[in-house]
Amino acid sequence: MKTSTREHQQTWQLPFEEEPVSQSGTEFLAEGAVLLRRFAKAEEIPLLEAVSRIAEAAPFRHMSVRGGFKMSVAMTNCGHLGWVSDENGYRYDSIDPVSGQRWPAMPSLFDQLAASAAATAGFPDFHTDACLINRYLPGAQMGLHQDKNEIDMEAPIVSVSLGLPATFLFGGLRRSITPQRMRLVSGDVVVWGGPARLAYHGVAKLAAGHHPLTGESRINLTFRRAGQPNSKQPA
Ligand code: MD6
Ligand code: FE
Repeated sequence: MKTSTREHQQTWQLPFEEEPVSQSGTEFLAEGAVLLRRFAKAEEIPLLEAVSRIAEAAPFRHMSVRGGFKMSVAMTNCGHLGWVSDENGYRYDSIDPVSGQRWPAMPSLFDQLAASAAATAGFPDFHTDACLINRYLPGAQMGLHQDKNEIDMEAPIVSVSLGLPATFLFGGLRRSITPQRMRLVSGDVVVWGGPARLAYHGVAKLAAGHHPLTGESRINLTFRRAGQPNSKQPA
């Protein structure tokens, strides 16, 4: 594909410039799903500082999946519930199985950003109780999947991209539907709910590159309402 030439050039072009995918604004992806371009741009540095603090208490790890394979994406969590996977399957757990302790608390910046992105996308009253933090190094990828372990499917998911750009795959409600591909750059936020809540999605293999804030990596924060709905249990 032609774009690979330009992506490749990004790795040595100086000074660093964000890919010219588009400016800030709202892009429609599907009924219930929007891309808020650069919505988190002003908070990139404090968000990444908070990720570093969280990773001191709950280090990034490569979780296993059923069958024993390890995921190429390294993960950690903050908030009341964390997403964990092992040979027996995946689940939400309030305890980090590595430390035996609760996950680090959700920073108020995270909570506020997730609520304001959700509200902007038409989902007022989003109170996150779980933030999955994904770290991609070049070559890491995430296969097509649905996010379906959360109790309250009325709540959307808010996904924040930081650092290196990635190609996000956004499919339909059946795995067989060919996904749309979209470029996500640092500060982009995807909000996902309503009729799109169970859409298949994934991330293509991360291309090598260098980002001034994250170096060789991409960080993704996905905020969920994983436990009881807002009305039944405060976050
Ligand atoms: C990622 N994101 O962007 C992985 N899930 O690294 C997800 O799996 C995801 O971005 C649900 C909704 C939005 C997402
Ligand atoms: Fe997902």
